[in-house]
Amino acid sequence: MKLYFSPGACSLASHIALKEIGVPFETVQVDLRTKKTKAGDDFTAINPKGYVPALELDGGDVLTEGTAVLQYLADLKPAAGLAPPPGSFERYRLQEWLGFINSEIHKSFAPLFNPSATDAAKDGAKAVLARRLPIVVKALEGKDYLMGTFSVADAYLFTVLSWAPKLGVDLSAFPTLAPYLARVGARPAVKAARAAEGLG
Ligand SMILES: N[C@@H](CCC(=O)N[C@@H](CS)C(=O)NCC(=O)O)C(=O)O
Repeated sequence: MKLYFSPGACSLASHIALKEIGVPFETVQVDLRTKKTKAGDDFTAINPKGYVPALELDGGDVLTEGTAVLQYLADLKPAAGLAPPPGSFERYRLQEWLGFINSEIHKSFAPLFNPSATDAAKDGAKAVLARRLPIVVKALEGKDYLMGTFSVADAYLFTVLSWAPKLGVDLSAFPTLAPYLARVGARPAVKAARAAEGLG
């Protein structure tokens, strides 16, 4: 398997999941601006959508969309406990979290990454995040992880919340988040994925 990634991007969540399940894999770094891999190949020939993550399976199929990639990886090794069993109610709860993180948190950061976004657009993005984050905080009350035990939703939430400091999103109003991020960040698989991406 090959994970196409960019350091610290949302593909880090899939990288964490790969480390958690402990299967052999390769990584291919992508320049998201030029759409070239580090070796100079055209990434859009692998993923015409032009974004990471993309997971190339040994048979040649390419799976995209982080929420699908995360569940695929979790299901490769159910014993790792990264997702409840397919078809269970808890699996839909996980999908609920993945959808929320994807469309309500991850994508709310988009204007903050965009150098041509206006200050008003950036302030709007921060305001949306300030409305969404209390939902996560409430879910973490009395729990170490979103689903109780560590799941791919935590790998994803950790990844997107890690963007906050450098994008000027103040998380100090949500004191539950610092210990949560520290807890996730202390997992050996998370440390290994971050180190492999050259993150401090
Ligand atoms: N819908 C995709 C979006 C992935 C995405 O936003 N990837 C970003 C990095 S976090 C990217 O590669 N952006 C470059 C681009 O869109 O050209 C998913 O959920 O996996």
